[in-house]
Amino acid sequence: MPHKFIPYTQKELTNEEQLEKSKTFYEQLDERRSVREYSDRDIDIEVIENIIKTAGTAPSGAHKQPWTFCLVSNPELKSKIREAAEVEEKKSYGSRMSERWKEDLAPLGTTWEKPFIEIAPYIIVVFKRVHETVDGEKRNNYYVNESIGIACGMLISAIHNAGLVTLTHTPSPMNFLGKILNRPENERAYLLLPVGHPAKNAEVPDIHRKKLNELCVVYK
Ligand code: IYR
Repeated sequence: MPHKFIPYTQKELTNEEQLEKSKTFYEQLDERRSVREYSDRDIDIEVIENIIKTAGTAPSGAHKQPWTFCLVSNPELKSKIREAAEVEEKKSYGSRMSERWKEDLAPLGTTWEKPFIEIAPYIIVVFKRVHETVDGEKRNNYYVNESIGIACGMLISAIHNAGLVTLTHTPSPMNFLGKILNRPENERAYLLLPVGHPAKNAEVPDIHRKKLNELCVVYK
């Protein structure tokens, strides 16, 4: 059955408004940094809910919305997750990651220790839904990695927009997250993001982003 189609309009902007808004938005997102040191200051749950609703506006393959965002503030669960993440990370930093990989990470100061999982008031664990069950039948979702990657980008932007910080933490392998959070078999852990305020003395590495001419090729 085709969907009913409805008219779509957006508020039309003048050229000046477009220029101003696109510049302001870029400058705002350019202030985002991945932060590894968190304060335990609480956040209004409604703010977090708005952030997750924003991620849920992402486009997805055949509009299947193949995502579940698990919002964890329970201290016991956060401790369990930290403990299990550190077990994997200790193995990764100890032997699983190549020497070159560790060399590439060294300037960023990452280690197997993940205190932010317990300290940040919330962690969001994003799960991708590889299939759904419809009338008892398994139906695969489409472009799941692309869809969920886009949703996570929007999530990260929404966190920054709300004056909060996050970090894309990728413990590997991540299957412990599905076990601890008791997720169904159609879901696979994709990303873990602490959400909070930066610690008072938080620092970030002095790194710079590619300039436009380094990241964009123009074909006229
Ligand atoms: N998954 C590890 C290691 C790590 C890997 C990359 I590539 C990074 O940019 C940062 C960390 C971790 O989350 O620490």
